[in-house]
Amino acid sequence: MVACLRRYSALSSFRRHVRVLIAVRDLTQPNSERTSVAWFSDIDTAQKGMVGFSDFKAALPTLSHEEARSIFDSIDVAHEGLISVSEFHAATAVGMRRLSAEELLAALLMMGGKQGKLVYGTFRKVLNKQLPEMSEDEVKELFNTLDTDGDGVIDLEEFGAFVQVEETSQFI
Ligand SMILES: [Ca+2]
Repeated sequence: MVACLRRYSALSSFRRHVRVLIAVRDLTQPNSERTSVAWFSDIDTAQKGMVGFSDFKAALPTLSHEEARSIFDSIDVAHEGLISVSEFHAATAVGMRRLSAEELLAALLMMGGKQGKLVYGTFRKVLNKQLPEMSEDEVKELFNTLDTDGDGVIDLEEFGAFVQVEETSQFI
């Protein structure tokens, strides 16, 4: 699990955010893998449905305090100081596998994309709200990076090309 969490925490906040959206959706599906939920339940010793840093650190005794803190903060995409089951599912079950076209489309729609396309105004609004740590310049730069053909719209292909992470590739 440590290797998996390390790799996930190296993803950009945007990519982690997209995986949390997919994890939330995944947890509502009846037949998906639930190993992550069982792990989460083991770590969540008080069975509160949220894991704080001390429980997280206790579950990963091989990590240094600094690394555990850094990974914890990466998983805690919502910056609540607690990890939810969706955030944990994103980091463990979703983070390491290839996302399907259907999941990518669902994530794009959850971000406000209409007909599989996302315009800058919507993108900016969603990111300002959900990833407030990103500056306006960073949001604009990210949009331009995703919009590879420069037509002012992020389509599903562009979104997928950016968000998809191959296990063997270097994470950015
Ligand atoms: Ca485009």
